[in-house]
Amino acid sequence: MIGLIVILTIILLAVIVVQIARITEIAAKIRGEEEVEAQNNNRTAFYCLVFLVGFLVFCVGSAWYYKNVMLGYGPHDSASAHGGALDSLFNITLFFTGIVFVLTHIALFWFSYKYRDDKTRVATFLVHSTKLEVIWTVIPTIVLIFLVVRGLRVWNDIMPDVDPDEAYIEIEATGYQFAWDLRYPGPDGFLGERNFRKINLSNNPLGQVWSDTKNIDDFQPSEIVLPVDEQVRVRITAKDVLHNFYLPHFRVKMDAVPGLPTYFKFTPIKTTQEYREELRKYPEWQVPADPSEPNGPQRWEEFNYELACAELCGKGHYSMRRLVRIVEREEYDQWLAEQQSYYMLNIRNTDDDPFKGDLLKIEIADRKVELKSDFMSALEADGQEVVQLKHVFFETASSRLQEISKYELDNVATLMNTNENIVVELRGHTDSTGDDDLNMALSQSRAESVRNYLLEKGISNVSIVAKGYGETAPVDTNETAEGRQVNRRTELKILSK
Ligand SMILES: [Cu+2]
Repeated sequence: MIGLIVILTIILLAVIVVQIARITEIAAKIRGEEEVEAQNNNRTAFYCLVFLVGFLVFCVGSAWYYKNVMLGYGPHDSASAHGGALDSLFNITLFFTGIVFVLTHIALFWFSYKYRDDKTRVATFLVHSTKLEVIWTVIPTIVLIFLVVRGLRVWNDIMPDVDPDEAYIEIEATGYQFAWDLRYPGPDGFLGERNFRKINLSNNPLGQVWSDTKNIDDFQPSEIVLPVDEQVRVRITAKDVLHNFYLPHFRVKMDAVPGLPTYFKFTPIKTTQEYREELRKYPEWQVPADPSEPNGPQRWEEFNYELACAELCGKGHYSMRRLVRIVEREEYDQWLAEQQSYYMLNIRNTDDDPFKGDLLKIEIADRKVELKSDFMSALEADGQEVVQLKHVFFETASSRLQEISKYELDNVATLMNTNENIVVELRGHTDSTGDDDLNMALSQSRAESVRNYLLEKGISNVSIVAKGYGETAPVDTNETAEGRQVNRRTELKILSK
C-alpha cells in the first residue's frame, strides 16, 4: 500500500514538473526570452543563498543534536589510557577541516549569487598571481605538517609493542565466521604454541600443540574480563577471512589476518561500573532498557563494553559480538580462579594427550596443597578421618612403588616431620580380584613398602604402623573397573598425636 502511494506521488510530482516547464516555456514566448531568463537567474541565485544558510544550519545542528551518540563526546569518553590522544587527533582534524568546509561552502554559494548572469559585467582575465599561489600552498602545508606531526607522535605512542620487561597481560582473539575464540594464558602467563594443522573443530578449535606445556593451563572464556589500570596485549588472528578486532569504547581496532598475527596493546582505565555511572548522568540513558518493561532496569544499568568485528566478513558478521567486562584486580583474580583450562577439560588423559598417564607439574602442585589440607584436617579430627594417598602407585601385582609416587610420599614425610610424636597407620587395600589371602599379603607388603620409603626419608619421632587390609574394606563397588580402581588404595590414619 505504502509503495503504491510513493509511486503515485512520484508520478504526480513528475507531471507537475513537466507542466511547470511547459507553462514557463509558453510564458517566455509571450513575455520575451531575455526577461524571463534574467528573472530565473535572480531567483536561482537567491535560492543558492537560502540553501547555503539552510545547509550550514543543518550540518552544525545535526552534529550538535547527535553529539552524545558519537565516540569521544558526552557520555562516550574513552575508557582506555591512549583513547584520549586519539580522540583529540580526530577533534583537531575536525576543527581544521570544519573551517575549510564552512569557508568553501560560503564561497561556493556566495559566488554563485554574486556573479549571477549580468549582461553589463565583463570577465576579469587573470593569467597568474604569485601571491595567490603562495597563500594556497603555504597555508595547507603548515596545517598538514601540524596534523601529520601530531598524528605521528600519537601513532608512535600507541602502536609500538610492549617492552619485554614491562608488566602486561596477554590475551588472544581468533576471529572466524562467525565468532571470536578467546584465549587466556592461565597462571603461567604464557600462551601456548599453535599449529593450524592441529585444528580440529571437535576438540582443538585453535590448533593448540599439546606437547607445549604452556598450553596446559590456557583457557577459553566466553567473555573478555580484564583488570582496570593494567596493560593488556591482545594477540589478534583469524582462521578464515579478514576480520577486525574492534573495542570501540577503548579505541582499539586492528585487522585480524589469517596466518599473520597482529597485536594491540592498551590499558583500560574505567571499570564497567564506573562507565555505567558516567552514562547515568545523561537523560537518554535514564530510560528503561526494555521499553516493554517500564519498571525494569535502566539503560545505563544494562550497559556493557563490547567486542565487535569491524570487517564486513560475511552474512553472520553481526553475531561476532562479545561482551567485555572491566573489573577491579580482586574481582579479576576471583574470575581467573574459576576458569578451567581447555586441556584439562577436554584433552587430559585422552588419546590426544602426550602426557597421558604422567603427572603434570600443575597436578603435583595442586595435590601438595590438597594433601596438606587433608592431613591437617585428619590431625584435627583425632583419628576420625583417613587421608587418602591419592598419588601413591604400585607396579601391577607388586609392592614396588612407581617412580611418580615419590612426590606424594616426600610431601607426607615433610608433614610428618612438622608434626612430631604422632602415631600413624599406613593401610594397604586391594580390590576383590584374585585370591583373598594373596590380596591380604599384597596389601600388607604394599603398606610396608610405603613405610620403608618414609623411614628412608628420615622420619624422626613418628611411629609408623603398616597394615594390609586386603579386600576387606572396599569404599566402592568391585563390579566396575572404576570402582575397583578406587578400592585399590593406600591410606594414612593418625592413631594418636
Ligand atoms: Cu568478522
